[in-house]
Amino acid sequence: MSYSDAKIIYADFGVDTDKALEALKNVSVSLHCWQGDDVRGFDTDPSKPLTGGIQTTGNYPGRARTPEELMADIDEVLKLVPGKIKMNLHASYAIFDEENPWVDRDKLEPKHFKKWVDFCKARGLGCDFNPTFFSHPKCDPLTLSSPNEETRKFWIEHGKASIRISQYLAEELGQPCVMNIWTGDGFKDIPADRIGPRVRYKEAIDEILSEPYDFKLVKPCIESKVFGIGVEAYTVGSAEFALSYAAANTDKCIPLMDNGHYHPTEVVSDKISSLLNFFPKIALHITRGVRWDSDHVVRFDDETREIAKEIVAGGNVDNILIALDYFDASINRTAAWIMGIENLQKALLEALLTPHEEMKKLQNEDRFTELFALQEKMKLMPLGAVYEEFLRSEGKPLDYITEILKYEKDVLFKR
Ligand code: RNT
Ligand code: ZN
Repeated sequence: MSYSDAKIIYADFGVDTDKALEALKNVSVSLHCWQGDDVRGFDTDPSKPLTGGIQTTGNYPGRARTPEELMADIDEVLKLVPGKIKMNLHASYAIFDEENPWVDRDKLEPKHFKKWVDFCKARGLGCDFNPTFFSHPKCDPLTLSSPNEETRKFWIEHGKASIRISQYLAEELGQPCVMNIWTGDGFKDIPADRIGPRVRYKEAIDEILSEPYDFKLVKPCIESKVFGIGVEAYTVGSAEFALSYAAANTDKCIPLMDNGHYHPTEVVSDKISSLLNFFPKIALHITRGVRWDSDHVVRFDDETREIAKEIVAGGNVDNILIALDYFDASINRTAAWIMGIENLQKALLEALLTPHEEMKKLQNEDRFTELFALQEKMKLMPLGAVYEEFLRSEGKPLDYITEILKYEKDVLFKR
């Protein structure tokens, strides 16, 4: 179907497709650098396994092993995807060279991210940041909640260094930097002491956030999790912990929800509107939970669509800071990035093409039969034709897979 035909069909429902496409162009999506190298980073021995409650599975060839390779892969993604992209870095992606040799995470400085700043500047991108509290010899295995003073101190210093780096990224790139604190701290089996680790975690975050920063530029968040690999029984940074911390510190941080981090029948789409009553801004990690794994590649599935609806319908695009978060080593990693971005964009576009006002009216007038019928009808609307117009208008190919297979043959498979 052509775009002009789709435009007419949507107009019948009072929906303006041109306006929707304009709006979609301005929705910023933060691209997680860690999909490109299976969350390895550049600051630890790549032969050691990932630790700290996350794991990548699969050994598809072509993993980026150096900053240059990772940047080349991100460029390939940027070449193929439409829309407004922001970078999202982990501290473990610091770039060391002769001039700036390796330092441990507690000693990281803005200069270790200068090459990323140059990369972002050249492409007009903002950048988010994450201290890395996993896959490191100083995980004992706990980090910020460890009973060991020295361990805790090391990780607090890492958190403070990350605040300084986030401030630097925001100042250099002229866009706010979301700085997300996530630790996999927890226990495999029933703990004797549940409160001790949480008290220590809270105090450690207090210390990290005592490092000076401009809250307009740096947006610290605490990300919760229900459980992780090896920490099945107890997670220090539970949902209640993280949300309460944000609620008690609205002058210092914002809440972040990762939709892979709740009990399987809980949905983030239903939590967004509750949080927006109490927080002017919230952050999201968009991912896909599958059984025990919280990080599968984002699909155009019901929950992604429902989250997108919540972002768009309430007019909250500017108040919700969207980042992708998944890692899959079993398929082409560059394609995985593109598929996740495009699936999220399709969900956002679908939400922008929905007659929310009319539906709201049906709800408020108790006309639930008509609402049900309209909701189902909208599912078969020609969304694909409008998304293709988005690709065209942004000068992107309609078919990324041919280009990706070529890049795989010429670049990835030669690594
Ligand atoms: C892990 C969390 C966290 C990480 C990244 C790498 O379950 O979702 O956000 O995925 O920090
Ligand atoms: Zn996450």
